[in-house]
Amino acid sequence: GPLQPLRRGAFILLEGCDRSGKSTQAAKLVRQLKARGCRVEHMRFPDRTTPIGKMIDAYLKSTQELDDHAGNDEKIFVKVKVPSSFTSRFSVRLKLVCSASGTSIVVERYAYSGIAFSAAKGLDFSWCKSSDVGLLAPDITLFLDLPICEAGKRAGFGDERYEKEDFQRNVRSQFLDMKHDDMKIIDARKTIDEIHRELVAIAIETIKKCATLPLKDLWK
Ligand code: NYM
Repeated sequence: GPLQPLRRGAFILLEGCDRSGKSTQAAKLVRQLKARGCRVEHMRFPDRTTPIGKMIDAYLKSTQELDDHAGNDEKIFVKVKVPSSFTSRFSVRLKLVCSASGTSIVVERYAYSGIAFSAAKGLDFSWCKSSDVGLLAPDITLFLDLPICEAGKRAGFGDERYEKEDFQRNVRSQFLDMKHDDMKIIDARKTIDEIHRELVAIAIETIKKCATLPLKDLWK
């Protein structure tokens, strides 16, 4: 018979402002996809368990205003922007390309977060975007959209740097400026289970649809 084309897994990305429910949904989605027999792995950026991730974690947890010296750290962080982009450049592509087995990945945050948060700080949007041109493109981006006033009421909001309502509003509008055909806006005001069912349906459809499609690069 004819040769079967190799099947690849899907790159499913969850994006959103802080406290929009990404981690809850990613964990449930991975569990459900596994239960349905899909090979799937969970990744996140930043990954706070890596050495660089630990530095980012400390940076995010320190909400104190920056003195001159910390200003340098800030610049370094901003310059590297997504210190984890080293990881995303290689590990995201590796996971998909080197698993002929067709492992899918559910990823929390990616280039869009790096750009949205950096641009919200006032950095030039095109400059923020430039370092991520050519990264592996997600097959689908699910933007969990929660009104910022709702996010502000959720437990823990304000614990970390950037968790201020005005800043988050800016981040949200940066995200929405990057809306494109492969980005779906999900109403994150719904219940955990309603959102979960929606995400499972989209994920399954995406996994089926892109199994034999070539991988794409971001903004190329
Ligand atoms: N963040 C995340 C950035 O500022 N730049 C980035 O490139 C990425 C990936 O870090 N406030 C910000 C967004 C969040 C925080 O939070 C990570 P969490 O809860 O670990 O996703």
